[in-house]
Amino acid sequence: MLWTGVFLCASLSCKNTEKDDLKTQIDKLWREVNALKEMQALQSVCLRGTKAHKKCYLISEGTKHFHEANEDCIAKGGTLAIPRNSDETNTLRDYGKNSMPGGSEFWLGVNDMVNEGKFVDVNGMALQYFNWDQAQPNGGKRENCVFFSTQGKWVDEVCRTAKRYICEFLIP
Ligand SMILES: [Ca+2]
Repeated sequence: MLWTGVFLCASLSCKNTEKDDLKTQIDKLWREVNALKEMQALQSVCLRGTKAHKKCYLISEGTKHFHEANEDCIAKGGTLAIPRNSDETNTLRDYGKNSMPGGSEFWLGVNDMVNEGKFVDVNGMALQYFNWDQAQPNGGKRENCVFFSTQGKWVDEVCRTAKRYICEFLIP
């Protein structure tokens, strides 16, 4: 369609309507190119990380404070991982174990920074699923971020602790 438009514009006198039409087609093409780029980025994440139902997870190479970890995931087009059910918990736990055979703890996209004791996801939305470890959360106002233990359980922790983290990417 686009090249037909270019040809018409080049061979005939280019009227405004044809220009508008061409601009619409170019805009559409750009949107398609960007969508394709996003798809390729997602595919690369899924290949390097692991795929779950409608999500891909990618583990960090190093450790960061919660806020920096959160920003890094957003910059990559995702969010910190938020396991929404036991299947996702199992996938995350297995992926964590395979990636870090010695065991490791990972920041999740869960915190109670705004309202003490009211844990929400990184978008501030209420959670339907929790997987707290025994006697957790227990950090009160001092611990407002949540990590995922080697066993897949949730523990509240001081947000300025450096930890590995896992970003999640939704598959459209
Ligand atoms: Ca707290």
